Amino acid sequence: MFLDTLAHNITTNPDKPALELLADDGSTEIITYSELGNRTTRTAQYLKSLGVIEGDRVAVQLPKCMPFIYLHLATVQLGAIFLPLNPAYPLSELSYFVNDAEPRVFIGDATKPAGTYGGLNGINGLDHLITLDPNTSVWLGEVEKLESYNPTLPTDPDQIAMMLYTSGTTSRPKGAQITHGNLTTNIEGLHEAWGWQNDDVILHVLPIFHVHGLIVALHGALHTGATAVMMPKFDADTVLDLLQTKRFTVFMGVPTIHRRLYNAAGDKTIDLSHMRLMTSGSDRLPDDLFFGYQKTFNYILLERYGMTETGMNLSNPYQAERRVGSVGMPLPGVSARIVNPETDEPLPDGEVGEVQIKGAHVCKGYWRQPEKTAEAFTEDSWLRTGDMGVRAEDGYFTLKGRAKDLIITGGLNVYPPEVELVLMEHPAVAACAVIGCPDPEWGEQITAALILKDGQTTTEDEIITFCREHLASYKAPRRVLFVESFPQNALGKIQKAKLRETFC
Ligand code: MLC
Repeated sequence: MFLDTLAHNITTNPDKPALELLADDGSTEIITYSELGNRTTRTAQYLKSLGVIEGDRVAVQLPKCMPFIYLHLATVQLGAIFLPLNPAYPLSELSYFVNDAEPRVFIGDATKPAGTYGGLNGINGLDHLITLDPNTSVWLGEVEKLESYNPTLPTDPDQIAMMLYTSGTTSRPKGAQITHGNLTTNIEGLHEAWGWQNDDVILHVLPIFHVHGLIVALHGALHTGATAVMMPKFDADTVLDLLQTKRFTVFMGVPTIHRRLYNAAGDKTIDLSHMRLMTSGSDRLPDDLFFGYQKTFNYILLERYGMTETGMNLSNPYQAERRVGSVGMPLPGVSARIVNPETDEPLPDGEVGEVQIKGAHVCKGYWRQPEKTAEAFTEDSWLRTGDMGVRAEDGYFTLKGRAKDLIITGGLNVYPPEVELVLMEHPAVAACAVIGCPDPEWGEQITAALILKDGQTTTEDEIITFCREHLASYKAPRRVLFVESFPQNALGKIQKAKLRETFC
């Protein structure tokens, strides 16, 4: 399994850099595979000393830093369940996740304002509420060179390793339970499809609390015995400079990141053809960016398709045609089909329907929500993705929109109902509808249309500030419109497509 391969890499390549952190102050911290093994072991001992046992949840809200990675690997090594949380979540969102997941330990960021986590005290099952300075690893003490690395690792592929929350169109956020087997299948499929090599060096700019940054990019490198150079905050000019040094072979981004690189290049052409693999995912790659990138950087981006519940599903070929607008074909071990979403009946090539996915990489359903799990899967275990798509005769899939009400902004998913629920809490709001309007940089920008209660007034700024107090800032509307009524269908349901036509 993934952890066994990592253990193998630690013992066979102890002195090779596994991680390099490019700190904001310009300094670099290098951790070899041996040191990674040692620190993971010590962190596991620390978690054990806190009483963490198999199956316990360990919640971590830290920025992109080395301790985050040690905590992640140590938790899964112990057979406990790692629950990474976006550093942008305010207390109101954190409380939900902690109440739902009931972690034994919560580790937060000591550099956040005092009192940030006070509201989590006393939540059921939470034995330890700890804050850490992301720049120190106090529990490690003095770390010597690792003499041997032979931890007891989980052996059951069905055991849950991680929980990642996804929001729902009609429901509260659900914890997708990702097993050791899921992680292993995913990373082995990507390894085969993308030709990961142990002399690869990835410039890692993504956040690490999601499938993309944590599993595809970081696990991808560690599984291969490659080196991951971690940049905590993406900056287009710095990344363009670094990529031109020719040290790096792999780079992964979301379209917003690629758009910023492209814009940063301006009129210059910059040759990135030495890059072995540059991928784009988490949102559709616009055609103009695909072609612009090719012209400016002499590189054809490889677009792939995944989701939290599954990790990666489809990918353009590494060595054959990378087709504009397409997300490619099923990865090794993945089955994909297009069906009529009403009947789950497969459709012929060329017809648009829902994309459904099956394979050992698909998560074990949702944490303590059996009814949501049942809804998400067909009787014969196909996952309903909620994405619409079409398969060409030669096997390439193309996405054609979403069956579900979802906005993707900067590669992050935002479900309008969670924003609408917050808007409805505002005393002046009588009714609301949240839509995504196309945006060249962010993919979509969140727009809220509001009907106010009689006699009430408010402003766009006040509404945005109100949302930011209750939601992570990327979920807050960027634009607020005040309307008299909404277009509705015969059943009284707001027609969001019409709203988008009118206001976007
Ligand atoms: C930040 N902001 C956003 C945002 N991120 N607004 C909309 N959408 C987003 N995603 C806002 C902040 O609130 C802030 O506003 C301002 O933009 C600057 O914030 P920032 O944090 O400094 O942003 P920046 O560093 O510029 O980051 C932008 C980014 C980042 C694109 C680099 O969002 C990013 O790394 N996205 C990647 C997301 C990702 O990894 N997704 C994978 C999901 S897994 P203000 O007003 O407060 O200043 C998945 C499965 C799969 O989907 O297939 O991969």
